[in-house]
Amino acid sequence: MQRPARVAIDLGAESCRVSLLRWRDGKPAIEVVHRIPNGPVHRGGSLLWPLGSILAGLEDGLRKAAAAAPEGIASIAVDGWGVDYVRLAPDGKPLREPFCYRDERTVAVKDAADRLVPPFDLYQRTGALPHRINTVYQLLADSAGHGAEIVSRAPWVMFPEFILYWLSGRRVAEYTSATHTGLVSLTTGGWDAEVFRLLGLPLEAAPPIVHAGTIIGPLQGPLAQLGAFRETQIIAPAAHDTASAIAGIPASLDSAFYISSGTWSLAGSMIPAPITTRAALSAGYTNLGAAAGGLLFHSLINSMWVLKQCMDGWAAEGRNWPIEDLVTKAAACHAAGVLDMDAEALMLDSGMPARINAELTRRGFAPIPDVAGNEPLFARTIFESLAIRYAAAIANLERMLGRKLQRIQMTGGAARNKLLVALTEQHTGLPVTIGATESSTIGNLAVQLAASEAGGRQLSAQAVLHWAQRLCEG
Ligand code: LRH
Repeated sequence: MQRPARVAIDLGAESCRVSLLRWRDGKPAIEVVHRIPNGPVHRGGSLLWPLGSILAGLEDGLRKAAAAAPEGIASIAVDGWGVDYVRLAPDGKPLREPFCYRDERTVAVKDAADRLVPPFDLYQRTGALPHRINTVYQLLADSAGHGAEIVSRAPWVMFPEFILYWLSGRRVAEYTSATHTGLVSLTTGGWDAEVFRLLGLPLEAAPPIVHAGTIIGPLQGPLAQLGAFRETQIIAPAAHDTASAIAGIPASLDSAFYISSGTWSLAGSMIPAPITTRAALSAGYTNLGAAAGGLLFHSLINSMWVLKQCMDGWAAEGRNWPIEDLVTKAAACHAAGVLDMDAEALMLDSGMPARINAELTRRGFAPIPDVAGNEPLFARTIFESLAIRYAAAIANLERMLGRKLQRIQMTGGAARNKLLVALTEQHTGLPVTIGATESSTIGNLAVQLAASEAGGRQLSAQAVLHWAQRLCEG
């Protein structure tokens, strides 16, 4: 009998993808059936996500998946970028378009929160690096904005879980995604009620936490009428895309340094128990939930965002560069200097070449004239700076772990970038193994398969690894 198909939705800051897993002669085949371009939009002075167009695109994608899988789709799961959330109105509809974590409203709010509770205390309680993008600071910003009283009490749901809610009618927070809020206790794995109290956040507005692999319930709504979706269950995968990407690596990560590279690079290792020392905090290491036990201990490094912002700006002036050409030409350039990839200015949007030049100047390098022909020089400078930043992240990590790492496992879009891979090997002195570009999709599907087998029992790390290997071999 043919195995049923499954759908993985992966929400990315640059594109959202609907992928279909089907089985042919016992072999898996994964196809991206629909891709929805994405990116934060400026509206009314805020930086928001275009929720309406994402939902419309997902519906199109799900219809395409149903048409392509007459054998029936057993389950759908959704993972996506961390920290952002949707507030719900009393009728269960979104209260407004969700904010993008890059919106600057959290800058002042974080300073105020730091005066209320020292960041090191929060770090020790939750393990989450107190980064201004974290959900906790965004929720606090809601309490300071327009209509604050109503908004700050409104129930919220993390972005990927909002899609799960849209499909199933059930509001949950999946554990890996919940840990990135900065509000989950390291000791209990549940919401840290004391942190909510100290910061004046209503605990009642938070959804119940479930683990990766939880079967949430049947698909509901008009899509459930389609033949292929008659018996479809909605599953919570590791809803944080990075946790899914790491779950999608078809190898053991012992002695490995992972780099999950896209808009951000998440660079670190899997650890069995949290590390929340002052050294870990100052090295910028966070402890986040992994799909099936253990913790993702990594640094959040600003990555392809910087290049993508440059490319968008150049394209608007008619200087269009396919990424492949930029990488090829960049291989023949010398970097203009080394950027501090953690600089706040490089996290913001628009005007990126000017921001890069201001950073270069600040660090004593000559700026790069932003004229046609110099685009590869910008790219080279970004790649070189990134590889140097990875090397620093590894050195810090080895110091904290008290042991050497043997290899680097790279996944995500940037793993296709041969120049970045070569520069990473050069600056770190470690060999790089390349994983799947769409590793989050593999991890999402591996959790669905392991969860369906487990039949409600706790997800096992071995089962997830087994499925990731099978999906990658296919
Ligand atoms: C990558 C990612 C990362 C988060 C950031 C907000 O997509 O989920 O792990 O830290 O987005």
